[in-house]
This record gives sequence, C-alpha cells and structure tokens, in this order.
Amino acid sequence: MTLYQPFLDYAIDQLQQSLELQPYPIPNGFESKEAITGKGKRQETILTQSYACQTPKLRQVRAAHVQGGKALQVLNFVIFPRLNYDLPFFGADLVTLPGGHLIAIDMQPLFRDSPDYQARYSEPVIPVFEQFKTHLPWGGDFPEEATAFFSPAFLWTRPQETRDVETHVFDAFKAYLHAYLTFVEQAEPITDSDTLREIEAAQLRYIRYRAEKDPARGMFTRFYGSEWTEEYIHGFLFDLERQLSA
Ligand code: DBV
Repeated sequence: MTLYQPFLDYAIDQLQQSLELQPYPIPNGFESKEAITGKGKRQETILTQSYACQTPKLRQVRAAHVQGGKALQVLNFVIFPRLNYDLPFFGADLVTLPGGHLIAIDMQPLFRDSPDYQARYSEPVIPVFEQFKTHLPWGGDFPEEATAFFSPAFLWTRPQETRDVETHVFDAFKAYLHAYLTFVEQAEPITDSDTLREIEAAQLRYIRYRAEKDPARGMFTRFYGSEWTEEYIHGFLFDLERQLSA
C-alpha cells in the first residue's frame, strides 16, 4: 500500500455512498502508464494510474495517481462541477518528492471576489481550515498568480514527517471532502443565462490556468515524453475545452 492509496480509496468510497456515480471515459492509453527510470539498484518503475467518474451534478471527478517508490508519490484529485452549478472545484494536490511532502487542499472558488459567493462556499470551510492549521502550518513560497484561484480556506503545507501525512493530512482531506459533498447535495441548478455565462467563463479561466501551469508537466515529460504528457493534460486532466468543442 502506497502513501496516497488510502486517500483515493476513501474518496471513491465516500462518493459512492453519497452520489450516483457513472463512468467517465478515460482516453485510450491513459488509464495506466509505466516507465522505468534509473539504473541498477536505483531502478524504479513509475506507474501513473487514472480514475474518473461523473454524476448528475459533477462533470468530472478525476484522479491521477503516480507511484514511483518511497520518494515519488503523487495524488492529484480534482472535482469539476457541471456548468449549470455554481459549485467550487474540489482540489487536492498531494505530492511526495525526494525533497519532501507538499500538500494543497482547497475548494477553489469560481468567483473569489464575490462576498456572497465567499459566504456560501468559503466561510463554512474556515472552521475546518482552522482545525488543521495548527498541525499543518502554512507551506510558504507559493506562485503569486495562483492566489487568484484559491479560497481563504486554502490548506497549503509541507509536512516534515510522513506520519503527519498519514494522520493530519488524511484527516484534513476527509473533512474537506465531507464539506464539499454537503455543498454538492445542497446545490440547485442555475438557470439565469448571465450567471451561466459567468460560470462557463470562470471554469475556462481555471482550467486554462491549470493546464498551462501544471506543475507536473516536467515530471510527466521526463517519464513519458512530451506527446503523451500534453495529451494527458489537455485530453484528460484538464479537458473542459476539448469537451466543449466536441
Ligand atoms: N499538480 C497538478 C497535477 C499533478 C500535480 C495534475 C498529476 O495540478 C502534481 C499531477 N504538483 C504536482 C507536482 C508538484 C506539484 C507542486 C509533481 C511538484 C513540482 C516540482 O516541484 O517539481 C498546487 N502544486 C505544486 C505547487 C503548487 C501546487 C503551488 C508548487 C509548485 C510551484 O511552486 O510552482 N494545485 C497546485 C496549483 C493549483 C492546484 C498551482 C491551482 C491553481 O490546485
């Protein structure tokens, strides 16, 4: 069992219990991908597995799980709501590299600067954030331009100990996901055409940013080459533009 497998298992189990899951197609060749790196004793197999499903309110629930030994574990788990809901994105970037752990968990807002939106989708999560931030202190250095996409309840931390990932980070992941599923349950479809246009624009802004700045691009390109990587990013991880033009 690798570090983030319990996170993924937990998330799928929770989703199954509270929502009607339907499959979401993963393009051929991207369900599972392997590469071998290093030589001799340092040889390591890097396995990237994808998971995806959808529900009546959620356009795509997807995970990319990279397993490459003790010093390389990544779970990137994102929920993209359908465009007729004003739900935030659920985003978790759980990263273990030779340099240490890097954790980002948030409900990323569509409309960060709207007080009404903050009151509905960020303020209820602040107590959850407060509960964990003593164990999981602010992670420091952070790309300035990314701040536009995060909520005031953004959990960003670099735990020193793997034990802290298995305990506090896992608990935080569960609590954020639970809060998110409550939002999903309560969400009502939007019918106002101006709001629908704003939602689509906000979703596109977010997904274009994530695709363009994907911090995993370098890693994936090294392991699997640039053709596979660009197709994985635009055709699966951040696929909204493709879906809209299909
Ligand atoms: N990040 C992804 C996807 C990944 C992934 C799809 C499938 O969006 C992994 C894999 N994130 C990943 C890896 C690293 C990071 C780092 C491998 C390490 C990169 C490296 O050091 O080589 C939050 N993730 C990061 C960083 C941030 C985030 C801020 C540090 C990178 C840096 O300092 O530039 N998550 C990231 C982010 C958003 C988010 C920017 C949203 C806007 O949700």
